[in-house]
Amino acid sequence: MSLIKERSIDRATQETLKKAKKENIPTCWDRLDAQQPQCGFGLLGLCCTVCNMGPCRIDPFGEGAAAGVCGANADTIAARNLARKIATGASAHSDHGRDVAHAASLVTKVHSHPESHPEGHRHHHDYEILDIGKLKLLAAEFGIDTAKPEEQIARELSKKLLEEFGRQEGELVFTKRAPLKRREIWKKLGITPRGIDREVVELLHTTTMGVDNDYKNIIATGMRCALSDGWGGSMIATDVQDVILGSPEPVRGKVNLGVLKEDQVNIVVHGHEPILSEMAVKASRDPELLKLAKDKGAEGINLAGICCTANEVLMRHGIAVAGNFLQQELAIVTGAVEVMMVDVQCIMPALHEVAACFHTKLITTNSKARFPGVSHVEFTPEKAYETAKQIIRVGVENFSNRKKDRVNIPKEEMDLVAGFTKEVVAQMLGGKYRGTYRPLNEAIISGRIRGLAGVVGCNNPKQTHDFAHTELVKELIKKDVLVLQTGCSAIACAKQGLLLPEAAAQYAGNGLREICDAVGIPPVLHLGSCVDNSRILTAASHIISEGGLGEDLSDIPAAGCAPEWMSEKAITIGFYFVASGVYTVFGASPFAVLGSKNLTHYLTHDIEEIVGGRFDFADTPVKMAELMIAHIDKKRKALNLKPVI
Ligand code: SF4
Ligand code: MSK
Repeated sequence: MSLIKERSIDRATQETLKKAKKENIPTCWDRLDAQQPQCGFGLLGLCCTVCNMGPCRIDPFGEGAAAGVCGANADTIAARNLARKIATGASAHSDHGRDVAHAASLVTKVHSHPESHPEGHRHHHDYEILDIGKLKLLAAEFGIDTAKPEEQIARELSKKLLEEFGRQEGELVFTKRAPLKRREIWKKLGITPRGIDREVVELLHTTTMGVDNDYKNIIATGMRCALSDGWGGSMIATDVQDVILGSPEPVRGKVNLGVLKEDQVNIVVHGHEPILSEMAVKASRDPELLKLAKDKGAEGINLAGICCTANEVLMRHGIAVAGNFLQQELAIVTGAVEVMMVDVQCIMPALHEVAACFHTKLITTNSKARFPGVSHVEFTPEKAYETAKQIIRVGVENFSNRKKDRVNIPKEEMDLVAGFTKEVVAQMLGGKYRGTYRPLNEAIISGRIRGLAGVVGCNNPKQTHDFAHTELVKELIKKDVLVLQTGCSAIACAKQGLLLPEAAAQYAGNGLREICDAVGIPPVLHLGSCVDNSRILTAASHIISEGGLGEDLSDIPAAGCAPEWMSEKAITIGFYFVASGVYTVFGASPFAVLGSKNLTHYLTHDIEEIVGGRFDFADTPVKMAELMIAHIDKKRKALNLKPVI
């Protein structure tokens, strides 16, 4: 059995794991131990279950079967398995975008100034247009007359966005945001995404029994599908959320299990889609519920988040983050959570058993993600506030069931600053009224900033929790690389204090520190949730249009990394980064392709000739940093920029 300090570097996690062990509550680490040894064929990508002549396995040592019953070889099987993961990851992000696009059609009014629209008179249950500027920019991109009333624009925009999912021909509108040279590459390769749903369906079709056998062609179809997520579904989710939930601005918050409160009702939101959790924020401030909480002996209602729902409400409201992916069970193990409300994605089925060990009520809210035997309160955007209030009331009522002698909330909590969108970065660097990427480009050109890194993705119990994220990021900022983060990776680094402006003095190289001090930003910028990786794509496109750093995204001294990934969504993100020209390193275990030498070589070498980006795999954060920095330096050299020592 793995030692607790090998399981996580985070003290709050270690302490709560000890509690779980003492109380005999298994967690994902124990279940990983119980899975050992994991299937070697699966790890290598050499098991195929596509049809009922199988399952078939290819012998990686070349002694047994070299092909499945149908004749599919290792290259075909590994490529198909990988491609199907791209499709599922894209479908998850994009379906999220679809729900947000639908919610945009329900806006009833434009948000007014608080003074002219006192809190008491506002309709909490409504979705509002909170960023009119962004609404109009989006409308203009879709050819909608921006002189119309804002609510009408929102409805028309919603319709056009929903059409992007069912589009059969042409190209997704947001792909026009990419530099011309990038679009020409996609066009030449035939991988410009046409319609979001179409690309997912086509990828699933081509990977079914007896269709595509050419691993390179399978990967090309996979890239088109991934692009339909990055420049489609995810981008829609991000931009429309900004319009109807408000564009994030820099905000201070707190992170780690210590944000749970002993004297308050603790409601934890977990999952990905903020259209419900946003209403939970409002409902947690509802005077009626606050009074009920007092009546039940609680000092208040404390809302906290896990995973990307946490990032969404953090970015917009400074709501505390209880933890990242591997802390979801542990939040319940503290014994202090009255309700964990979940929506979709990254929610462990084990939560049901863990919650059953405590008074915690697990509540599902989305018909796409039900748990047997778990209470379900169906969320619809039309009844969003009502639903949120109903769920929080359950939590308040449940407070008196908390067993005080079983509560142990770790002390650890850390401050952080989040809320850095592409617009905020431009404003902070270029000035509020003349937001521009010029100063960022100049800083890269001069070498004060060596380059940019996107460090994203999940946790995985196969890796020491949070270790690779934080060590990689420390290595990068030490070498003057400005780090952009999303998802559980950002939460990991936040817990170590890296998302504070003060971190620059402690960890950053001289050039990066100078910039951070002058602008007042941390050396690690939190851009939001997993769908907000699309913010990295648009920021990179702005960098190109600003000039001086090449003509294509692949010219920028930049690299991406998912150091502790676990989700299929991470694979999709990796593919839309690579297909957009970004060199991308995957940590943890490489995605299951190593059983095919041809496919592995293609993804880590030859594909760069074709799309300008490629994958690499590394098992330590130091190695990941070395690879990324070497790539950044290679790109600096190609641009004739002076080397950074
Ligand atoms: Fe086996 Fe081919 Fe069927 Fe896969 S598609 S299970 S390799 S027969
Ligand atoms: S929540 S996809 S564990 S980052 Fe987006 Fe975290 Fe990965 Fe889920």
